[in-house]
Amino acid sequence: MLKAIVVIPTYNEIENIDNIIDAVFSLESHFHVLIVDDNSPDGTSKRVEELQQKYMDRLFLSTRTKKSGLGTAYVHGFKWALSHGYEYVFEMDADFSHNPKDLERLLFACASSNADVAIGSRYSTGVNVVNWPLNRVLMSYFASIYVKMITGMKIHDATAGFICYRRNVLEKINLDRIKFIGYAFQIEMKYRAYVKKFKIVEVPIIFTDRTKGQSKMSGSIIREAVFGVIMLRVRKIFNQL
Ligand SMILES: Nc1nc2c(ncn2[C@@H]2O[C@H](COP(=O)(O)OP(=O)(O)OP(=O)(O)O)[C@@H](O)[C@H]2O)c(=O)[nH]1
Ligand SMILES: [Mg+2]
Repeated sequence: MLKAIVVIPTYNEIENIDNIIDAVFSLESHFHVLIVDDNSPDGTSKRVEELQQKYMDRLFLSTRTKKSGLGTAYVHGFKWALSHGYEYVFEMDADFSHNPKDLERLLFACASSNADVAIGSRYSTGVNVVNWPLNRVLMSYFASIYVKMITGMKIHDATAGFICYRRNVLEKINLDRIKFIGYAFQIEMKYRAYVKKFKIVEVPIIFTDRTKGQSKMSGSIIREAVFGVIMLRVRKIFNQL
């Protein structure tokens, strides 16, 4: 049986947590789920503990003491997944921006088409974003063009956060050296996989803005991405990726 786990970082996702977990477990493929919660004040992790009674042996929880950013939450989750022997490790948001049904398409891309990384891509066939204000769509779309220009990486959706990795990718990327925590984290992971010549495919998805809970986007996350891309390019020149 395929060992696949979906890592979902959460911070104050009490309005989404039940539905997102139920949605993953209602799929035909037998995914496991790891929630990495940063001690959300709204009690998200308490609710996950309750749901663990229902989904014993499939639902796991790792709680950190304070909000430390999405990037470090994923690195934490990846290490957990590697040490527990998973072959396919997914990134997905808790807010239903990513449709859990697409997990199976990403898995298929890796398991049957021999990709090492499958990216749920908003921009590989036009612009597939629903309900985002125009300025947000433009920012995200041009961010991908900017990343392509600076790094030369041929990926349409460089900041995507809906991904399937084969375990060997996460083993080969030195997770302790990942520097960034916001969108730049997503770019850094893809760039490190790209530099190491892993096979990366983009699977078109439709991305929908969250309808419940609060966004954690901030100016510092955007600044980190703008300067981070240049730093990544420089580190590549000095062979540090
Ligand atoms: N553990 C943890 N999870 C986080 C942190 N920041 C964001 N998340 C989670 O990461 C996922 C993506 O965060 P979002 O707030 O949706 O960020 P976004 O997708 O860039 O912004 P919106 O879609 O506009 O809300 C969600 O599941 C969040 O709960 C954090 O510091 N720690
Ligand atoms: Mg979101």
